[in-house]
Amino acid sequence: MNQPVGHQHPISQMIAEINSIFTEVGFDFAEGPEAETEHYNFDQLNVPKDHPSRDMQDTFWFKSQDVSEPTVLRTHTSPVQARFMESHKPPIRIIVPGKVFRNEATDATHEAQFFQLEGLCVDKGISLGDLKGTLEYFFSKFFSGKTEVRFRPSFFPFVEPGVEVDMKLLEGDSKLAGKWIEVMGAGMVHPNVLRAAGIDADVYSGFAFGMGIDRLGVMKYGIEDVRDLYTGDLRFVNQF
Ligand code: 2U9
Repeated sequence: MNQPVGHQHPISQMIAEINSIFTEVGFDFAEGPEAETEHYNFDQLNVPKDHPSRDMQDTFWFKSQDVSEPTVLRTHTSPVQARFMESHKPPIRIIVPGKVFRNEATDATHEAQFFQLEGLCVDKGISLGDLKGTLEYFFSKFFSGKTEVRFRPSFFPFVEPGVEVDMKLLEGDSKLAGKWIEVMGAGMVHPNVLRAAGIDADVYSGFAFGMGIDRLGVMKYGIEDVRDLYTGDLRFVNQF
């Protein structure tokens, strides 16, 4: 029979590649539920009770009669790390790729459902320098060329300090080369988040980062509309 052979979806290909790059430097893979409690999605992560991300306009909430405690479609993969820290002692090094949900209008750069990649490292003496080195290593491998990373101050409730991360590909003839590109958010895990998980914040510190995997695809493959990643249109998928 002369049947055409199938292949992995570009998102799955990227997740496999990301896993193998981070595995080389001691990270484990972790995953968790897509329906999450408000407790793990928000409270454990130091998100204030009145934070706008908790609104019905931004988050898909389950009907209260259907669940035993307030439950959402997870808005980030961070609750996976929050759960992992409760059940594991440091040193912790995990990466968490997974599907997340936002109740928002879609356009070429935003989908209501997309894939995130998050990472967490907790140990004695972890600093922003460790975050920078880890990310430079990851981007250099993922984009096959030496890359530089820079931080700009930012704010996310679960980290302090928080940073916006830009990267620059130093070599190669890709369209990306030589330009600073904003790629992700990151920072040092907020002491409240460590303490909520039962980790002594006077002894341990950690870094965390988060980014959209579709955004990595936009950069790596020049995908122009992220919605193409989710339509299942084989004319698109078969280009990878
Ligand atoms: C724990 C502690 C800290 C994860 C982080 C970001 C900054 C971030 C966004 C990037 C684009 C989400 O896909 S996006 O919309 N994420 O900017 N994420 S720090 O921090 C954590 C996570 C878990 C326990």
